[in-house]
Amino acid sequence: MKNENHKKGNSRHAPTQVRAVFARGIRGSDPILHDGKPQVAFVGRSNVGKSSTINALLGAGLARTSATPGKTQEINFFEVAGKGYFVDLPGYGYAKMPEKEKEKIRKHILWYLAGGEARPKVLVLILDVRVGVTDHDRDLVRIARDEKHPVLLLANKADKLTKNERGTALACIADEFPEIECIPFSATKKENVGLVRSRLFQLLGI
Ligand SMILES: Nc1nc2c(ncn2[C@@H]2O[C@H](COP(=O)(O)OP(=O)(O)OP(=O)(O)O)[C@@H](O)[C@H]2O)c(=O)[nH]1
Ligand SMILES: [Mg+2]
Repeated sequence: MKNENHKKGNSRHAPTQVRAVFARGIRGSDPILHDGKPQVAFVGRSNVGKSSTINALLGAGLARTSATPGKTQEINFFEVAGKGYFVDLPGYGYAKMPEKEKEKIRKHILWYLAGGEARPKVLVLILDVRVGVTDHDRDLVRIARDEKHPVLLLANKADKLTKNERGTALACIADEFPEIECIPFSATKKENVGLVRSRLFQLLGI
């Protein structure tokens, strides 16, 4: 997902109101992975705003969000317009989580991304724009490349930075991953929500 100028806004009109329902939380192999419907997966460090992003895009309080990191432990499937799924993966890298729990989550994410059962149309890697790219994110991009999953970066919590700070932060991310498109985003202030929704809905055939 590269070379599309997000500053120009939406090139097509995705519906803003679609029916979205929680389908299932899975911890391993499940028929939902093989039902033929496309998936868009959301990954990122714990607390970066994966669930908030899904809620902003689907316009409903579907995904559980929390001020306490590590809340999303299962792989949660949300069915969108009956056409495909938004997949909320557990957050990684929460420092205070016990080692055993961290390892479990790491394996769980790896299973989804590299286990050969799921083929997401795109992996939406969410960063906290104030923190930038971490080693966990680098690992994830490496896995995505190996598995040939397309990646889209969302620099979330952009509302927390001034224009100057934001420019610097986005330049750092672009330096690190020049081949991956990065969109500044705010789940809470709804910045670029319409643009991202339109892009992702298109991938689900909506
Ligand atoms: N200022 C600001 N806060 C945000 C934004 N997105 C999420 N948050 C806040 O960040 C916290 C974590 O959000 P979640 O959506 O639960 O994060 P998550 O990545 O799903 O977390 P885990 O499931 O624990 O991995 C909550 O307090 C949100 O309100 C944003 O765009 N701007
Ligand atoms: Mg979550």
